[in-house]
Amino acid sequence: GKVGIIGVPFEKGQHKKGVAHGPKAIRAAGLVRELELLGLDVKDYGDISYKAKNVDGINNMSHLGDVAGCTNCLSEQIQQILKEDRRVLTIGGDHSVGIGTIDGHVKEKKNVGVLWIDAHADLNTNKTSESGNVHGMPVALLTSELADYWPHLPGMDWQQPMLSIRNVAYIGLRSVDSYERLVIEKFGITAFGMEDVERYGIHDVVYMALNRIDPNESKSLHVSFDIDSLDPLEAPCTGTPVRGGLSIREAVHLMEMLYRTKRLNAVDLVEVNPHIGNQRDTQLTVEAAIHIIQAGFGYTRRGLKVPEGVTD
Ligand code: DIR
Ligand code: MN
Ligand code: MN
Ligand code: MN
Repeated sequence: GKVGIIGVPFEKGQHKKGVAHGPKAIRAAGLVRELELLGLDVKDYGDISYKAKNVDGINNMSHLGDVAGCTNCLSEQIQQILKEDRRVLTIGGDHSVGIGTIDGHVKEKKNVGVLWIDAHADLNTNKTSESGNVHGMPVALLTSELADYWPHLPGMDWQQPMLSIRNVAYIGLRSVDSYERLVIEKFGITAFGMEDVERYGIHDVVYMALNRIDPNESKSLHVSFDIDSLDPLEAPCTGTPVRGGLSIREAVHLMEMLYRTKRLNAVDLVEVNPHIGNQRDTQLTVEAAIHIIQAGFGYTRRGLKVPEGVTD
Protein backbone atom coordinates (compact mmCIF):
# COMPACT_ATOMS: atom_id res chain seq x y z
CA GLY A 1 0.00 0.00 0.00
CA LYS A 2 0.99 3.60 -0.64
CA VAL A 3 0.37 6.51 1.72
CA GLY A 4 0.86 10.26 1.36
CA ILE A 5 1.19 12.54 4.37
CA ILE A 6 0.38 16.24 4.29
CA GLY A 7 0.86 18.54 7.28
CA VAL A 8 -1.43 21.55 7.71
CA PRO A 9 -0.05 23.89 10.39
CA PHE A 10 -3.18 26.01 10.31
CA GLU A 11 -4.75 27.48 13.45
CA LYS A 12 -6.94 30.37 12.30
CA GLY A 13 -10.14 28.33 12.40
CA GLN A 14 -10.14 28.95 16.16
CA HIS A 15 -8.47 31.33 18.59
CA LYS A 16 -5.96 29.32 20.66
CA LYS A 17 -2.31 29.50 19.67
CA GLY A 18 -0.38 26.25 19.30
CA VAL A 19 -2.52 23.89 17.23
CA ALA A 20 -0.39 24.86 14.20
CA HIS A 21 2.43 22.91 15.90
CA GLY A 22 0.48 19.63 15.69
CA PRO A 23 2.15 18.34 12.50
CA LYS A 24 5.65 19.00 13.85
CA ALA A 25 4.92 17.24 17.17
CA ILE A 26 3.32 14.20 15.53
CA ARG A 27 6.13 13.82 12.99
CA ALA A 28 8.74 14.18 15.77
CA ALA A 29 7.13 11.22 17.56
CA GLY A 30 8.14 8.97 14.64
CA LEU A 31 5.04 9.01 12.43
CA VAL A 32 6.80 8.13 9.17
CA ARG A 33 8.85 5.35 10.77
CA GLU A 34 5.76 3.82 12.39
CA LEU A 35 3.92 3.76 9.08
CA GLU A 36 6.92 2.28 7.27
CA LEU A 37 7.02 -0.49 9.88
CA LEU A 38 3.59 -1.50 8.55
CA GLY A 39 5.23 -2.25 5.21
CA LEU A 40 3.81 0.87 3.55
CA ASP A 41 5.41 3.01 0.88
CA VAL A 42 5.23 6.38 2.66
CA LYS A 43 5.70 9.73 0.96
CA ASP A 44 5.72 12.81 3.19
CA TYR A 45 4.64 15.84 1.15
CA GLY A 46 5.70 18.16 3.99
CA ASP A 47 3.54 21.04 5.15
CA ILE A 48 1.07 22.82 2.90
CA SER A 49 2.00 26.30 1.77
CA TYR A 50 -0.77 28.69 0.87
CA LYS A 51 -1.57 32.32 0.31
CA ALA A 52 -4.47 33.88 2.19
CA LYS A 53 -7.17 35.19 -0.13
CA ASN A 54 -7.57 38.94 0.00
CA VAL A 55 -11.33 39.07 0.42
CA ASP A 56 -13.92 41.00 2.40
CA GLY A 57 -14.76 39.31 5.66
CA ILE A 58 -18.26 38.26 6.53
CA ASN A 59 -20.14 38.60 9.76
CA ASN A 60 -19.28 36.19 12.61
CA MET A 61 -16.74 34.14 10.64
CA SER A 62 -13.16 34.78 11.73
CA HIS A 63 -10.23 34.78 9.30
CA LEU A 64 -12.26 33.76 6.24
CA GLY A 65 -9.50 34.80 3.78
CA ASP A 66 -6.96 32.55 5.53
CA VAL A 67 -9.34 29.61 5.77
CA ALA A 68 -10.31 30.02 2.10
CA GLY A 69 -6.68 30.20 0.91
CA CYS A 70 -5.50 27.25 2.98
CA THR A 71 -8.40 24.90 2.30
CA ASN A 72 -8.32 25.65 -1.45
CA CYS A 73 -4.63 24.64 -1.68
CA LEU A 74 -5.27 21.65 0.57
CA SER A 75 -8.13 20.39 -1.60
CA GLU A 76 -5.85 20.47 -4.66
CA GLN A 77 -3.05 18.73 -2.77
CA ILE A 78 -5.41 15.95 -1.62
CA GLN A 79 -6.61 15.38 -5.19
CA GLN A 80 -2.98 15.17 -6.33
CA ILE A 81 -2.03 12.61 -3.66
CA LEU A 82 -5.10 10.44 -4.43
CA LYS A 83 -4.27 10.64 -8.15
CA GLU A 84 -0.83 9.20 -7.30
CA ASP A 85 -2.76 6.20 -5.98
CA ARG A 86 -1.91 6.88 -2.34
CA ARG A 87 -4.20 6.84 0.62
CA VAL A 88 -3.88 10.22 2.30
CA LEU A 89 -3.16 11.21 5.88
CA THR A 90 -3.67 14.88 6.81
CA ILE A 91 -2.20 16.16 10.06
CA GLY A 92 -3.77 19.36 11.46
CA GLY A 93 -4.04 22.03 12.41
CA ASP A 94 -7.56 22.85 13.56
CA HIS A 95 -10.65 21.14 12.15
CA SER A 96 -11.31 23.77 9.48
CA VAL A 97 -8.77 21.78 7.43
CA GLY A 98 -11.55 19.19 6.95
CA ILE A 99 -13.14 21.60 4.45
CA GLY A 100 -10.13 21.12 2.16
CA THR A 101 -9.53 17.41 2.70
CA ILE A 102 -13.13 16.31 2.19
CA ASP A 103 -13.63 18.66 -0.77
CA GLY A 104 -10.53 17.18 -2.41
CA HIS A 105 -11.59 13.61 -1.65
CA VAL A 106 -15.10 14.13 -3.07
CA LYS A 107 -13.73 15.86 -6.20
CA GLU A 108 -11.39 12.93 -6.84
CA LYS A 109 -13.50 9.90 -5.81
CA LYS A 110 -17.07 11.31 -6.13
CA ASN A 111 -18.80 8.64 -4.00
CA VAL A 112 -17.48 9.37 -0.48
CA GLY A 113 -18.69 8.44 3.01
CA VAL A 114 -17.47 10.56 5.93
CA LEU A 115 -17.08 9.53 9.57
CA TRP A 116 -16.77 12.68 11.68
CA ILE A 117 -15.29 11.59 15.01
CA ASP A 118 -15.67 14.49 17.42
CA ALA A 119 -17.04 15.70 20.74
CA HIS A 120 -18.64 18.49 18.67
CA ALA A 121 -20.86 18.46 15.57
CA ASP A 122 -18.99 21.27 13.71
CA LEU A 123 -22.31 22.03 12.03
CA ASN A 124 -22.70 25.76 12.71
CA THR A 125 -23.13 28.46 10.10
CA ASN A 126 -22.03 32.04 10.63
CA LYS A 127 -25.61 32.74 11.70
CA THR A 128 -25.84 30.05 14.39
CA SER A 129 -22.24 30.03 15.71
CA GLU A 130 -21.69 31.35 19.20
CA SER A 131 -17.92 31.61 18.65
CA GLY A 132 -17.44 32.77 15.04
CA ASN A 133 -14.77 30.04 14.76
CA VAL A 134 -14.71 28.27 11.41
CA HIS A 135 -13.52 24.99 12.98
CA GLY A 136 -17.09 24.73 14.31
CA MET A 137 -18.54 25.06 10.75
CA PRO A 138 -16.90 22.61 8.29
CA VAL A 139 -19.72 20.04 8.08
CA ALA A 140 -22.24 22.80 7.34
CA LEU A 141 -19.94 24.17 4.60
CA LEU A 142 -19.40 20.81 2.93
CA THR A 143 -22.95 19.47 2.71
CA SER A 144 -25.39 20.25 -0.10
CA GLU A 145 -28.50 20.20 2.09
CA LEU A 146 -27.11 23.11 4.12
CA ALA A 147 -25.98 25.25 1.18
CA ASP A 148 -29.09 27.46 1.37
CA TYR A 149 -28.32 28.45 4.94
CA TRP A 150 -25.14 30.30 3.95
CA PRO A 151 -24.65 33.76 2.50
CA HIS A 152 -22.26 34.10 -0.45
CA LEU A 153 -18.76 33.50 1.00
CA PRO A 154 -16.04 35.57 -0.70
CA GLY A 155 -13.03 33.41 -1.58
CA MET A 156 -14.92 30.13 -1.33
CA ASP A 157 -16.25 29.95 -4.90
CA TRP A 158 -13.87 27.05 -5.68
CA GLN A 159 -15.74 24.96 -3.12
CA GLN A 160 -19.08 23.43 -4.07
CA PRO A 161 -20.97 21.58 -1.35
CA MET A 162 -21.13 18.27 -3.22
CA LEU A 163 -21.46 15.96 -0.25
CA SER A 164 -24.90 14.84 0.90
CA ILE A 165 -25.46 15.02 4.63
CA ARG A 166 -26.78 11.43 4.31
CA ASN A 167 -23.18 10.38 3.61
CA VAL A 168 -21.93 11.72 6.97
CA ALA A 169 -21.99 9.92 10.33
CA TYR A 170 -20.93 11.34 13.66
CA ILE A 171 -19.38 9.32 16.48
CA GLY A 172 -18.43 10.68 19.90
CA LEU A 173 -20.74 13.69 20.23
CA ARG A 174 -21.24 15.18 23.68
CA SER A 175 -21.14 18.97 23.19
CA VAL A 176 -23.74 19.93 20.62
CA ASP A 177 -25.07 23.51 20.29
CA SER A 178 -28.88 23.89 20.18
CA TYR A 179 -28.99 24.93 16.53
CA GLU A 180 -26.73 22.01 15.66
CA ARG A 181 -29.15 19.65 17.40
CA LEU A 182 -32.02 21.22 15.48
CA VAL A 183 -30.21 20.57 12.18
CA ILE A 184 -29.33 16.97 13.17
CA GLU A 185 -33.00 16.27 13.92
CA LYS A 186 -34.40 18.16 10.92
CA PHE A 187 -32.25 16.24 8.41
CA GLY A 188 -32.15 12.95 10.33
CA ILE A 189 -28.36 13.02 10.35
CA THR A 190 -26.66 9.79 11.48
CA ALA A 191 -25.26 10.78 14.87
CA PHE A 192 -23.93 8.46 17.55
CA GLY A 193 -23.15 10.36 20.73
CA MET A 194 -21.35 9.05 23.79
CA GLU A 195 -24.69 7.83 25.09
CA ASP A 196 -24.93 5.49 22.11
CA VAL A 197 -21.36 4.29 22.63
CA GLU A 198 -22.36 3.40 26.19
CA ARG A 199 -25.61 1.76 25.12
CA TYR A 200 -24.42 -0.31 22.12
CA GLY A 201 -20.64 -0.44 22.48
CA ILE A 202 -18.19 0.97 19.95
CA HIS A 203 -18.24 -2.07 17.64
CA ASP A 204 -21.97 -1.92 17.00
CA VAL A 205 -21.89 1.87 16.71
CA VAL A 206 -19.29 1.73 13.93
CA TYR A 207 -21.16 -1.12 12.24
CA MET A 208 -24.43 0.83 12.32
CA ALA A 209 -22.75 4.05 11.16
CA LEU A 210 -21.21 2.32 8.12
CA ASN A 211 -24.50 0.59 7.38
CA ARG A 212 -26.31 3.93 7.33
CA ILE A 213 -23.88 5.94 5.19
CA ASP A 214 -22.61 3.14 2.94
CA PRO A 215 -25.11 0.25 2.85
CA ASN A 216 -23.69 -1.12 -0.44
CA GLU A 217 -20.10 -1.07 0.80
CA SER A 218 -19.14 0.90 -2.28
CA LYS A 219 -17.99 4.30 -1.02
CA SER A 220 -14.51 5.68 -0.57
CA LEU A 221 -14.32 6.32 3.18
CA HIS A 222 -12.95 9.40 4.92
CA VAL A 223 -12.35 9.66 8.67
CA SER A 224 -12.07 13.17 10.05
CA PHE A 225 -10.76 12.49 13.55
CA ASP A 226 -10.85 15.39 16.02
CA ILE A 227 -8.59 14.40 18.91
CA ASP A 228 -11.11 16.01 21.31
CA SER A 229 -13.38 13.02 20.65
CA LEU A 230 -11.06 11.19 23.05
CA ASP A 231 -11.46 11.60 26.78
CA PRO A 232 -9.27 14.49 28.00
CA LEU A 233 -7.61 12.05 30.41
CA GLU A 234 -6.25 10.25 27.35
CA ALA A 235 -5.66 13.28 25.11
CA PRO A 236 -5.47 16.46 27.21
CA CYS A 237 -3.74 18.76 24.69
CA THR A 238 -6.61 20.14 22.68
CA GLY A 239 -8.37 23.50 22.55
CA THR A 240 -11.92 22.50 23.52
CA PRO A 241 -11.74 19.40 25.74
CA VAL A 242 -14.98 17.81 26.99
CA ARG A 243 -14.99 15.26 29.81
CA GLY A 244 -16.40 11.78 29.24
CA GLY A 245 -15.06 10.94 25.79
CA LEU A 246 -13.87 7.90 23.85
CA SER A 247 -11.11 5.77 25.33
CA ILE A 248 -8.03 5.07 23.25
CA ARG A 249 -9.24 1.45 23.04
CA GLU A 250 -12.56 2.51 21.55
CA ALA A 251 -10.81 4.83 19.08
CA VAL A 252 -8.33 2.14 18.01
CA HIS A 253 -11.16 -0.39 17.61
CA LEU A 254 -13.02 2.08 15.41
CA MET A 255 -9.97 2.68 13.22
CA GLU A 256 -9.21 -1.05 12.94
CA MET A 257 -12.76 -1.68 11.76
CA LEU A 258 -12.51 1.06 9.16
CA TYR A 259 -9.14 -0.18 7.91
CA ARG A 260 -10.62 -3.64 7.40
CA THR A 261 -13.22 -2.24 4.97
CA LYS A 262 -10.26 -1.73 2.56
CA ARG A 263 -12.01 1.49 1.51
CA LEU A 264 -10.50 3.91 4.03
CA ASN A 265 -8.70 6.28 1.67
CA ALA A 266 -8.35 9.43 3.77
CA VAL A 267 -7.71 10.15 7.42
CA ASP A 268 -7.55 13.61 9.05
CA LEU A 269 -6.04 13.84 12.54
CA VAL A 270 -6.74 17.32 13.87
CA GLU A 271 -6.83 19.63 16.92
CA VAL A 272 -3.69 18.33 18.67
CA ASN A 273 -2.31 21.44 20.42
CA PRO A 274 1.14 20.70 21.89
CA HIS A 275 1.19 24.10 23.63
CA ILE A 276 -1.66 23.17 25.98
CA GLY A 277 -0.71 21.33 29.17
CA ASN A 278 2.70 20.09 30.34
CA GLN A 279 5.25 17.88 28.65
CA ARG A 280 3.64 14.65 29.85
CA ASP A 281 0.24 15.83 28.56
CA THR A 282 1.79 16.48 25.16
CA GLN A 283 3.42 13.06 25.08
CA LEU A 284 0.14 11.33 26.00
CA THR A 285 -1.79 13.22 23.33
CA VAL A 286 0.75 12.75 20.57
CA GLU A 287 1.09 9.03 21.36
CA ALA A 288 -2.69 8.66 21.25
CA ALA A 289 -2.70 10.34 17.83
CA ILE A 290 -0.01 7.95 16.57
CA HIS A 291 -1.93 4.87 17.79
CA ILE A 292 -5.10 6.05 16.06
CA ILE A 293 -3.25 6.69 12.79
CA GLN A 294 -1.43 3.34 12.92
CA ALA A 295 -4.73 1.48 13.38
CA GLY A 296 -6.20 3.33 10.40
CA PHE A 297 -3.31 2.27 8.17
CA GLY A 298 -3.19 -1.39 9.09
CA TYR A 299 -1.57 -1.88 12.48
CA THR A 300 -3.35 -4.67 14.28
CA ARG A 301 -3.17 -5.71 17.91
CA ARG A 302 -3.27 -9.32 16.74
CA GLY A 303 0.26 -8.89 15.42
CA LEU A 304 1.14 -8.21 11.81
CA LYS A 305 1.41 -11.10 9.37
CA VAL A 306 4.84 -12.30 8.28
CA PRO A 307 5.42 -10.56 4.94
CA GLU A 308 5.14 -12.88 1.91
CA GLY A 309 8.38 -14.49 0.81
CA VAL A 310 9.98 -14.46 4.26
CA THR A 311 8.23 -17.53 5.62
CA ASP A 312 10.94 -20.09 4.91
C1 DIR B 1 -18.52 25.16 19.21
C2 DIR B 1 -17.24 24.41 19.54
N1 DIR B 1 -19.60 24.27 18.80
C3 DIR B 1 -18.26 26.19 18.10
N2 DIR B 1 -16.76 23.65 18.46
C4 DIR B 1 -15.61 22.94 18.47
O1 DIR B 1 -17.34 27.00 18.27
O2 DIR B 1 -18.96 26.18 17.11
N3 DIR B 1 -15.31 22.10 17.55
N4 DIR B 1 -14.74 23.08 19.44
O3 DIR B 1 -14.30 21.24 17.54
MN1 MN C 1 -8.57 36.17 15.56
MN1 MN D 1 -13.99 19.21 15.30
MN1 MN E 1 -14.22 18.99 18.56
